[in-house]
Amino acid sequence: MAETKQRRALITGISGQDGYYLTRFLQERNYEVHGIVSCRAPGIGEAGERLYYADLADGSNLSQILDKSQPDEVYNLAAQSHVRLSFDLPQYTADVTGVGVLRMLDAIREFQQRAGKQVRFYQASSSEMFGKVVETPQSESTPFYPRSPYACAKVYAYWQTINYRESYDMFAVNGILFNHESPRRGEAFVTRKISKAVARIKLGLQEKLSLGNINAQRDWGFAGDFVEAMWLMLQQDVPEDYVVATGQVHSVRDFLDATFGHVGLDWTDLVETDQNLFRPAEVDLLCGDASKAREKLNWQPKVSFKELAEMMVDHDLKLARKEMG
Ligand code: F7E
Repeated sequence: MAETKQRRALITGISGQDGYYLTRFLQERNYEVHGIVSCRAPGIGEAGERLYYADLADGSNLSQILDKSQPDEVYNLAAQSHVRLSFDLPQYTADVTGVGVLRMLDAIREFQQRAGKQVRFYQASSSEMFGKVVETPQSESTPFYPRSPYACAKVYAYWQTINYRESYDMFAVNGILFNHESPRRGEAFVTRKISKAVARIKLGLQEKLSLGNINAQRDWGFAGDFVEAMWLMLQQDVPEDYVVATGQVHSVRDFLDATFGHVGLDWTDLVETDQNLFRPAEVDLLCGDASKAREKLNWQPKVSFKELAEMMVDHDLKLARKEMG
């Protein structure tokens, strides 16, 4: 029997939330995982993944990393991904989140010629591209209306991915992912900011929580479910773009109800509004239509909104107990 060669994946942004879940998902499928980190020492990571040091703001060593890792699949998860921060750092965000993708696409195009093999490329596109939505729910055919430097950069990267697919016959796809959270979510994003505060308030480590616009509505799913869709997109015969979402909409208020409710607290006197946390332009409501992913990829989310909220609070309660010593 012919031995099947172990497949290799290269993940940019491997130290982030999605990198964590994707690494473990691919390793369970016997992939050799390589990753790019921009602010940590290279070497061997926690899960045995091989780490290289690079930054999408500087493409000079991307070719070298492709030569060393010899990937069959590249997942581009790296970005300056904080929407509020992108208003303060618009040029940096455009460079990393937008032009950085072009740098990677071009390095892959050249690598394919050198190595004489095809690489499958996944671009982490975002529901933020729909911004001031022109229809609800949003699907692959909904026009974009970006509302932040971050979203504008993602739209640029989305079109470059399609441009490289069509110009150079590359297997390059966009996963248009709606918000996805987990206990690994960065603490500056609203869900994790809340789950952490709930745990610390419950244990008496913190008194209040400051938030911006709590009327914003999002389609929130579990990151662990969403990485499966990324992988499925690269296993198809034809490269296409897909929306990945739960189709369920909740407000920040609903997340406050679910998380504070989980520990038996009423949040109304514990949450205060801070005008500095509002954005110059807000995205009021996002709701994804993932019918295409459901039908063609046979993908569907497994974790509900309530389960997600409770999972995050339970994790943060453990961390808060450690903090107490
Ligand atoms: O905000 C409101 C805020 O920062 C959600 C990124 O992964 O998902 C994420 O972008 C909502 C917004 O995520 C606070 O105004 C209120 O309406 O958790 P967020 P995001 O902006 O939706 C998309 C799909 C991405 O691609 C992005 O990379 O919550 N909100 N008060 C707040 N948000 C934050 N961060 N902090 C607050 O205090």
